[in-house]
Order: sequence, then structure tokens, then C-alpha cells
Amino acid sequence: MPSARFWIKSRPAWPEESPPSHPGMKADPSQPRFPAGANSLIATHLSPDLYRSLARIRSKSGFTLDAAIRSGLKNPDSSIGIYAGDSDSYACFAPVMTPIIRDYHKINDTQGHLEQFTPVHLSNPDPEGRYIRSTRIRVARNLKDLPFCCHIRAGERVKLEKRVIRALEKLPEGLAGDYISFNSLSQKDYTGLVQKKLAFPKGDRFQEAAGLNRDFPLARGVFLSHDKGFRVWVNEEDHLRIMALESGPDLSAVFNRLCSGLDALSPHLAFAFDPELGFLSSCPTNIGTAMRAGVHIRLKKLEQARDTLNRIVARHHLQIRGTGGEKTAVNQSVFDISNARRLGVSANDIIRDLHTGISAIIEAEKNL
Ligand code: DAR
Repeated sequence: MPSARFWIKSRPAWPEESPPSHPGMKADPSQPRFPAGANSLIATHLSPDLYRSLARIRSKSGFTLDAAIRSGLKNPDSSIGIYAGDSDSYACFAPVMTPIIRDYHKINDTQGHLEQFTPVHLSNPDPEGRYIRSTRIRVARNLKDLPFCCHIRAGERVKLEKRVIRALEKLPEGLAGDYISFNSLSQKDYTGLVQKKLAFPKGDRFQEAAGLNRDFPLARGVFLSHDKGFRVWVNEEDHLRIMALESGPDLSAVFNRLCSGLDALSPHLAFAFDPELGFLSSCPTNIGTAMRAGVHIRLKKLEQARDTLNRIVARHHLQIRGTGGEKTAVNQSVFDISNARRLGVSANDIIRDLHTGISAIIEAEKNL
């Protein structure tokens, strides 16, 4: 039973409330106005009373609720609408973060993070390689002593990049590679790397509104192992997105490569972590394992039998995204299918769910 620390009950004294910015400060901070039609989790859970009780709280790095909800205020189609500015945001704003976390991750206060990330040996779900185009597994990680990407200052971002580059030099031979700082690239070279999917683009409108694109491309970059099968994004939505990927269906090889990379980096980087919430991320959807394990899979028949596909996906705790990822369309019958759960399950649970679910989907595709 996780302690109540993050589940509000016996909270420590509130962090010092920010003093009124001027003597005439209104006793009642003006209520945030969510766009018409907004049904994000922040719009659902942030009542006027709750806003009043949190409006003056500042986290240890000075982050405020107003800053946290900028994206949800600006984008009526936000699904979540709030980002954390540092580790402390999860404690400071727990009265609204907790219901959002429980709602999104579908957990109650007896469930919490499960830590298990060990190598696996799974059968090949697509031996003829007829369906799975590629496999990609990533985790989000943030350093615990720096503000997260929507609140970090320019100098801190540069410091973080240097610290990560030093840690990358400790990778074993099989994962060794090169770090490419976007600052060092011409616009043409940077755009070329983005088109080849070797570099990440500037954040979308949700991330823009959250402040994640500030100072771009300062201290942004990617590490690419020599075989391109292990990569690290620096200062995207999180301080680090650590990933393993390859063409084809070898889930075990990709999972085990990521496991090796994390084992090599973790001793040199202190990650933001909480026993109940797991690894802490900018977006509360990514806490826990902070893992997204998925495949790009071509399903010509199930594309025409979407209810069948949706039933199998739900049964195995998976989710469907478009070919280009979040909020994109499915092109040429290629679906992005990945784990739906990040918190309350371990990394090994996730890869097992993916393996079992993808095997069932391929069986259904064959039988249609
Ligand atoms: N688009 C934002 C975040 C949703 C989750 N995806 C992330 N974190 N990349 C929203 O509130 O809809």
C-alpha cells in the first residue's frame, strides 16, 4: 500500500505560499477560463475552489499552477492540459494532479509504480516479417535536480546537455555512437535529419503553449549509436527520451538493448523518481515506467474490421495511434500500436502485454 504522500491525505506543510505580488493583490485570484468545449482532464478536475487553494503555491523551483495549465487554456482539444515544471509539481499540485493521474492511468490509491526491467526472451510474433514494419521502445527520464523542460532556464538546459553528454561517453562499445547538437547544424542539415527521423522536430502547439519550445534549438540534440538502434533525445518534452528501435518484429532485442542502455546511463544520472508515481515526467501521462513500447504494423484486413481490432487492443491493454504517432492518421494500413498502461505495471509487464497482444492481432489478421 503506497504511503499517502502523493495521495493528499497526510500532506506535509504546504510549501511557502508566494507572497502577494503587491499590497492590492486581489484576495481571490481570477479564475482561469478554459476554452469553450474544453473537456481536458485539467478542465474537468480543476474546480474554482481548488484553483483558489493552489493559485498562489510555488514549487521549489518557482513553478506555478498558472504556468502548468497554459497548454490546456490555449488548446480546447487538449486531452490532459497540464504539464509539470519540476519534480515538486507533483507534490505541490497533488490536489489536482492526483485525480488527473488516477483518471488517466485508471488506478486507485492502492496501486503505484512497479519496478522490474530485466532482459526477456520472447518468441518472434511475426517470423515471416509480413506485418510488423518496425519496433520502438522509449522511456522518458528527467534529472531530479533541475526544472523540467517547460520551466528550465537556458543556462540550466546547457548544463543538463553537458551532463548527459558526459554520461553517454560511459555507454558500452555495442551502444557507442555520436551526439549531434542541433545548435551545431545549419537549418538545412537539421531539417534533413528531421526528415530522416534521426532528429526530433520542434514541439507541437500543445508543447509550444506549455513553454517546451523556449530557446529552441539551444541545448537540444540527439545521440545516435553507430548502428542507429539506440538513441537519446536531449531536451525535447523531457530532459531525456531514451529509446531502442529497429526494423522488424524482434521485441526482445529492442527491449534488451534499451535495458542495457539504461543500466549504463543510470549510475551517472540521478533521475526524478517517486516510489508511488515512478519516474516523473513533464506530462503526467508519462509517469511510472514512463515507457512507450510499440510496433508499426500493417493490418490491411483489420483496418476494414476496426471493431475486432479495437476489442483485441483493449483486451491486451494496448492503444492505437496513427502512422505518425499521437493525433495522426493511419496511412497505407500501417498502425502504431503500443502499451496503454505506464503506471501500476512494470516494464516487463508492458513488453509481455505487447507481445501477447501483437500475437493475437496477427492471428486475427491471418484468420480474416
Ligand atoms: N497534447 C497534450 C499532451 C497529451 C499527452 N502526450 C504527450 N505528453 N506528448 C494534451 O494535453 O492533449
